[in-house]
Amino acid sequence: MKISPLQLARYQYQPKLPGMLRNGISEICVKNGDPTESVADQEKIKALFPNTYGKNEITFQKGANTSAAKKQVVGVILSGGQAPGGHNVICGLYDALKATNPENVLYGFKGGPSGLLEDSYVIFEDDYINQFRNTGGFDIIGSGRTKLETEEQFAVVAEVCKKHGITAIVIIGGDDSNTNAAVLAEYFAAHNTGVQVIGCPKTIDGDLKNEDIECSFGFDTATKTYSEIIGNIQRDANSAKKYWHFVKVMGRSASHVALEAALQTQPNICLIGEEVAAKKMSLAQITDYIADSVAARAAKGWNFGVAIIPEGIVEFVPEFSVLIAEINELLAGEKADAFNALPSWEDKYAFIKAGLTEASMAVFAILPQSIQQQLFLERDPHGNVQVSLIESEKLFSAMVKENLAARKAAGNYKGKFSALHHFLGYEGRCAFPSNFDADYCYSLGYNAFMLIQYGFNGYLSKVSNLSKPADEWIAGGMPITKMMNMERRHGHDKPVIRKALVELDGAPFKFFEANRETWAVETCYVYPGAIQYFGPSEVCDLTTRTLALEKA
Ligand code: FBP
Repeated sequence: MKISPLQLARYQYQPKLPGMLRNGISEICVKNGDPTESVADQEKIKALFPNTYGKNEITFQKGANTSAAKKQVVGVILSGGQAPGGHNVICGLYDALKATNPENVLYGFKGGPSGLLEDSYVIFEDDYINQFRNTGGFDIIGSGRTKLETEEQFAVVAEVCKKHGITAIVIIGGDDSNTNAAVLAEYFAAHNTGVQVIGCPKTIDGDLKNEDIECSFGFDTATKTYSEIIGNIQRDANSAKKYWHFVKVMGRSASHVALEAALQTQPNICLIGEEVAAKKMSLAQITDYIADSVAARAAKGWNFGVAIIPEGIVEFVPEFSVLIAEINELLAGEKADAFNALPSWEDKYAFIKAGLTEASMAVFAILPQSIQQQLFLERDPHGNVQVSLIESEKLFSAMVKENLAARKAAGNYKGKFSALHHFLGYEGRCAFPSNFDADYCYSLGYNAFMLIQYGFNGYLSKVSNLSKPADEWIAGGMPITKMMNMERRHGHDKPVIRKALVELDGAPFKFFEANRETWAVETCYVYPGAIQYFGPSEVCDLTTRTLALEKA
């Protein structure tokens, strides 16, 4: 296998641990913090997690290691979408496990949670794991989106653990996967299996965070990668001066990625889904907002610009959500067959018109035909519209084009509008982790093993104080139940980790809000350039603008 020079050089990089974990395994002890409560619905969560609720938060500190010297056999899975740094979580876990006792064993279950259910695994050895140090991707064992949530599945996992003598499972995943980690931990405790469960906070979307978890890993690298590309596009736009670029960026629901990219690059427009929902903005209002910027720049002779569109935007537009719900209803069950049997788009359009309410039809009617057809083509296994597949960057550019044509006809706009489209998502999920993510992930994994070694169950590996240099980071653990509340999911009340959306009164959004009017009209682009792995710390160890503003 040919290895790139960068990959070879990154093998040599030694990730930085929090100062308190740097003294060697024999010098790490536990400092107990306060007992915890869930963020809401305390009585209900307590009743559902009688064995794991209310435990103390803990931090590690320098002192004699007092953990039991039993041999540990640990299993690890990667769950959900790829995020840069996942390999380093496993490397940190492995290094701490082997440093504690060379006889300890680490199993990697393949393909995500299904690997645990199917007992498909590798046993990590130095030669294998060393090929993945400081690299992006999840290819070390693969990932998957199977959900571990039923008692039957838990019983299978318990059997697999028993078969291999596994004493702990580490689940590296997002809010759903860590919710399931908490439920599995409770199951193991209730059934006296003796198996512990530890979670690690992963997702490029940045929506697994709260007062304890400052950020999920992968957000830093993914947003730096997108910002580099957006910066390059801005420079091209400012050079050629003839295109408006509509750039959709990943983030299934929350707009953290879009906001961070905007803070790094200062584009003309960035939509924030949470703001659209709070202000109940309609598609027409959003379109007008973008068209205002296009027109104002055209008046200065600048027929170019850049607009960032978050992937999840349409779900935040109230009238669009209603339209989607009505379409799902319109095509429920066998009605979809009747619809699909109609011979032409005109017939289908008439069927749709007859089935939608007047308000939803008004929304549907203003959509470009390609988007109208997408709404009826792409269905998920439950028959619902797959909102994430809607090309919202094309939706808004088409609507802006029409809006500008109307302005032109009324004599209010004389510019030229030529749009190009981009979707930045998969490009950033497997990038070589930035130094921040390489350090953070390695620390999360190392710390996860310390939590196992000290016997904790149902805890999230927690590394905080992240806006400071790594030697000032604080390592410890927090009961996952602390992050939970009850939410309605698929018709049932369920205990879940609360998803963190962009806070409109938070410092990152406030900074953006205070500057965006200028950015919309002027050309204030910032070109962040590529992630730097070697060089001065102020270039290589930068955290995100989001984290810097939140912690300022
Ligand atoms: P996770 O929440 O599992 O980390 O995944 C997030 C994400 O990258 C979203 O940004 C994106 O919408 C989605 O995964 C894409 O999923 P898939 O990889 O299944 O296409």
